[in-house]
Amino acid sequence: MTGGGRGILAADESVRTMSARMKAEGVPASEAARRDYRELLLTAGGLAESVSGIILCDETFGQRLSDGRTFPEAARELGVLPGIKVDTGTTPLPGHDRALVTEGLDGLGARLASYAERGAAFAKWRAVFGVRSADTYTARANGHTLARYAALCQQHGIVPIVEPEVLCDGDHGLPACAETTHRVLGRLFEELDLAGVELTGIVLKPNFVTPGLAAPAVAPSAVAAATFEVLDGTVPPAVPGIAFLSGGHRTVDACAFLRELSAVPGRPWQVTFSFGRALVSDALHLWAGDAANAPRAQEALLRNCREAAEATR
Ligand code: 5MM
Repeated sequence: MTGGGRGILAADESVRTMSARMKAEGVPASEAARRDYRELLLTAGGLAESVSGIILCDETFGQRLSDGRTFPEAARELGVLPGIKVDTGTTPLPGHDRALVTEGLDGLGARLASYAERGAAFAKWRAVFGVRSADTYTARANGHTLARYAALCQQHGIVPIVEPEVLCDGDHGLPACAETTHRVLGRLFEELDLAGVELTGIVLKPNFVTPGLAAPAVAPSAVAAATFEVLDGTVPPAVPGIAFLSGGHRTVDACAFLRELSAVPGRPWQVTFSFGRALVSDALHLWAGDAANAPRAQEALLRNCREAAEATR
């Protein structure tokens, strides 16, 4: 999933998020439109050269391509492992202003068994933290749920992608992001250990350590150095692979961060991408709901995937 110069395509926007992104591009959102768009992404010719896995949401996982194959079946035939987002979203954490905790543990074992039977190779669960709202309790609460999710995945033979995302909205500097990311990852690995999660069988999906998007930017080499320092202090070498989210950064920036990080000597883990927006935003814009635009949209997707894959090499 994280080696061989390939990465993971995050195409698992919930129905609500995907519909909002379509509306922003002037595309009427419907189940059929979301299916057509995801089919366009998955069937871009040669996707598997730079993409090892695709994360789907429940709706897409159960849909069929126009040739009748289910998305997981088609993905495997195209050389791309199918994955499934299994969290059900976030809810406020009482007593902790603006903090969120991710839900979805109830009935998760049965859902994982069903996804495994239908071909899922891996799963994904995302916890989300604000730089200033992620206190120790918030980090621990989300770390605990991520650990329970990961343990359940391993029980069902599914690789868990463990995604603790520290948001980059805001005008904070790089040190604030580093401090919060360190706290979040530190608590997370304590919880994974307590839950008995086999670290050699997970993929970590963190944010890059960057200043807020509204703060002055720093050089990609500074992002890579800060990111490596935080990961080196928190992520055990037993973790085989780290696949970064793009977090709203421009494609060119996310790829530059990855390129610099790939060049850091002495890394114990493979590093790659699990970008969403940085890979697909151009394609959605170019497609705009018109099948005639599909080839140009697919070419834009492939260009971004190749750039990200190249950054890992
Ligand atoms: C693709 O978006 C994923 C699901 O988001 P919602 O549950 O809010 O619809 C999201 O988890 C995504 O996989 C990660 O945030 C990475 O995406 P970016 O765009 O940050 O690279």
